[in-house]
Amino acid sequence: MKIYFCGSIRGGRDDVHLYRKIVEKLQSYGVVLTEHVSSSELSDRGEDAAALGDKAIHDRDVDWLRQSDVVVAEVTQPSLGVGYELGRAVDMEKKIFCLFRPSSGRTLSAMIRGAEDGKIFVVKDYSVDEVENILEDFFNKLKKA
Ligand code: 6IA
Repeated sequence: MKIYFCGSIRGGRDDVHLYRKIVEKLQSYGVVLTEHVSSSELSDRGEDAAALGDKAIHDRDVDWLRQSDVVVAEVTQPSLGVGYELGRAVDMEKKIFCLFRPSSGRTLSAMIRGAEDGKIFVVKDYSVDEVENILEDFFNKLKKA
């Protein structure tokens, strides 16, 4: 299974340790195409982008998105890139699982919360200590579907 993980980069790297934990768990279910999103060496300025260029990053990511079987996004830290990826993924009819932490004090964008259909686009409120169980539940159901 190919998994596309979305998490904030230039939107802010506050949750990078959590992204690491999610990616490690996801790797027990398949190949995570976007492992770099959880790299603590990648800052919110994305200065490495100078080497690759924004167009190359965009085109490679959209290509990976197309190849993916499932999209998992941590959406607590607002990120234009993550929102864009989710919009494209909806259009590609990908199975999407969004994770949001209400304990952040934030309110999730209506364009994400409101996209939930209970089947192909799922939004789950969770807390950090539940993350592994929540991913387990999601992938167990996915295997049965
Ligand atoms: O707007 P944001 O930067 O917060 O968008 C984050 C999302 O867009 C992530 O889910 C990534 O999949 C994608 N994305 C944004 N910037 C990059 C990026 N930057 N590399 C890969 N994916 C990105 C440059 C670093 C790279 C050269 C190592």
